[in-house]
Amino acid sequence: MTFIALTRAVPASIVSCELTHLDREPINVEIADAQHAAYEAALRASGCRVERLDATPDLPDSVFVEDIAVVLDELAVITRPGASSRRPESASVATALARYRDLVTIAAPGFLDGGDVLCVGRRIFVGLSSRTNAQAVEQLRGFVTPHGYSVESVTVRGVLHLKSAVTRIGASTLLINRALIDATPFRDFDQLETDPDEPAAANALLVESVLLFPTAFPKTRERLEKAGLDVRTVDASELAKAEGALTCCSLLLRV
Ligand code: CIR
Repeated sequence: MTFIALTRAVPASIVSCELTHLDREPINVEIADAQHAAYEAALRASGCRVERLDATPDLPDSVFVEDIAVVLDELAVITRPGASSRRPESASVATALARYRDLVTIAAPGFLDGGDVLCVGRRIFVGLSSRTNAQAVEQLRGFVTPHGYSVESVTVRGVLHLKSAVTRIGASTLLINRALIDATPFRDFDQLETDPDEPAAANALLVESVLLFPTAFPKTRERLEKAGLDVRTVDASELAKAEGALTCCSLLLRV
């Protein structure tokens, strides 16, 4: 099986990115760019073919392509991002995805960020957050139910997205920070908890059997390795200042 990873370069304008739960800190664009290139290299080493979208220098958050689509094997849903500054990112992502998937689109008054969507098999969990509303969840449900998926919404508070608090690290195993999210909706899955000293450690990127994980969270990394996972670390410290994590910087498609 081949995976394509869609990515997009870090724009110099990232210094004026959206911020919700973090205070603005200076971002070194050169370092961010080098870390992003290392992330793309890690994706390649994990078996992905990396396709970079054309750069969009005037869109500060455009490196975070995950928010702009929900890609399933059967179709791709182009989102209407919760932050209005991010809505112009959608057209180019749609053009790239149209080569691989039938497309449907979230429409106003719905808004949704891909970072709020966690797929575990045929179950799709969607965070109701400052970036995703119930109307969009209803639209998503209408798109995916005919393909055999169920959609469940989960309240997200205190963090940007659902996947800031929980991500998938195996076919039916989750990495979760229970201090940030109610674990009850995920009770049917195995759960590995993040280390309490590392509140931002729940975002890991699974590519087949390889788990890409930030260098910043060694204690949680140890837990993952003890659980037998093939963990490869990536330094994502500069983009973390823009409230971005590992899943945010790619859209993975099975082809
Ligand atoms: C934003 O606020 O939209 C960006 N600064 C960060 C987006 C991170 N995306 C993600 O977690 N999926």
